[in-house]
Amino acid sequence: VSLQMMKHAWDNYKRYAWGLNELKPISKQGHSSNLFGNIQGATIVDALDTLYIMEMKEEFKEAKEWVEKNLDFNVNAEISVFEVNIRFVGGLLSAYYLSGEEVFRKKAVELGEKLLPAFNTPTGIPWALLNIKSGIGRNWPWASGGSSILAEFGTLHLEFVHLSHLSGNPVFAEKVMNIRKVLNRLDKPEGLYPNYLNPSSGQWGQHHVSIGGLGDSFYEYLLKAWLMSDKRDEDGKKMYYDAVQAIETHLIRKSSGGLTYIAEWKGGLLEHKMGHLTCFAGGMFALGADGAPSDKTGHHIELGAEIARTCHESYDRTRMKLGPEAFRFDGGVEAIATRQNEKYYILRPEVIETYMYMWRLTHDPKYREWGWEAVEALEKHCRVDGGYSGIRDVYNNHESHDDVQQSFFLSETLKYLYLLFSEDDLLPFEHWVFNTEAHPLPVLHKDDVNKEENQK
Ligand code: DMJ
Repeated sequence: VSLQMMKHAWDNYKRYAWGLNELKPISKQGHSSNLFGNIQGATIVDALDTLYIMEMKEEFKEAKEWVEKNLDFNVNAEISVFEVNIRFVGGLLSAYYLSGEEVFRKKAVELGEKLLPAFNTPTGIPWALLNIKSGIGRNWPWASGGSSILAEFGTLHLEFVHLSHLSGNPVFAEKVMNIRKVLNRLDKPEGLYPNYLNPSSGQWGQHHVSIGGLGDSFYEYLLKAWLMSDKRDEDGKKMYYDAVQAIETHLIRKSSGGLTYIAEWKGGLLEHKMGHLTCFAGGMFALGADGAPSDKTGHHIELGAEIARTCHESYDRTRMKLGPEAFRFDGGVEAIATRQNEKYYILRPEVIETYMYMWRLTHDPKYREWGWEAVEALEKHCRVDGGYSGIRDVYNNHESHDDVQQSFFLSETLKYLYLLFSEDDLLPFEHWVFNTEAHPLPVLHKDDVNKEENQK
């Protein structure tokens, strides 16, 4: 089914928005988010590896030809360093590792070089926004005290290590190792990492902590950096398990109805709200269970299973059986959105992502059943003639479509669904880690790296 879904999403993108960033499936035209400046083709680059994995050979070939002829980074545009890294650099790296086609390697390195000026700050903590022509960076005007964002500068590590590996140029890895160093030197309130860090002073901004938006993939990349290094990156490992310990103590709570959730922490006070984005953490805890210190493996799997259950409840308690952007555990509700502006679903992957990890790591059939419920809901409410659209209110009887087919629907949501219903030997976890946009990157095995070093 996910293959049919991919075909529908892709064919319509091709028909109505080819070469543009995303598709508007209702108005049947292109959609450009300013996150990518005027770099074009986000859906193509994000979808490359999904097309490859699903063996959609014709489509992969067309996509590759577009990249060869049209993907252009010589534009005068301000881009989000994080978004361009996870979607474009990540997408190109995966396409290269899967297909072996040189064009993807070349483009990934070329784009990586364009991102380097973002690190020209007093601390080396990169800017959020960068003009890739002038090399001038700045931060989001809304970010506390001119800060950079934890989930943005903390989600470059996997891609930059691979850029150094593939280019032979150590500069990329040096930049992200320096981010680690800065973080390690800082005092952390209660062992937690605030979402805001000022790149000039090297001081934390507001003490807000989240495992959802603004924090999420920073934690994910600590664990995955360790896994991707064939478990040699001891520093990443320690930072990850220490952080999880602090998260358990200060953010994870159980509702009176017995649902485990991850709250947001604001200077010591808890906001009992969990974002759809936070639901990825179920998969993360399970993926990290194996290396957990002091016999905590079973506990981390259990934590993953509980988060998966809570997130499934957030879907099940809506009219459309699709989860809201954020749900609360206060004012008499559990796992339900109470504010109108938190009731939307924009084709996000995190809940299905967690089902996929839980399935692979436990083989409990309920995860496939829950994944199937999501497929049915997507087909019923999000599928339209012109592709797939997000929904404004998942509690409503009638769909009000937001008219955007997000590129991560093709790179993540459909890929994780496909993997959920595939055998475990398709992209096995011993050999691949997924970047935060679901782009698989190979584990850098000790023996291979040693061999390469010797050949140099
Ligand atoms: C994706 O771009 C990535 O998964 C990112 O980590 C968070 N937001 C979207 C999907 O929801």
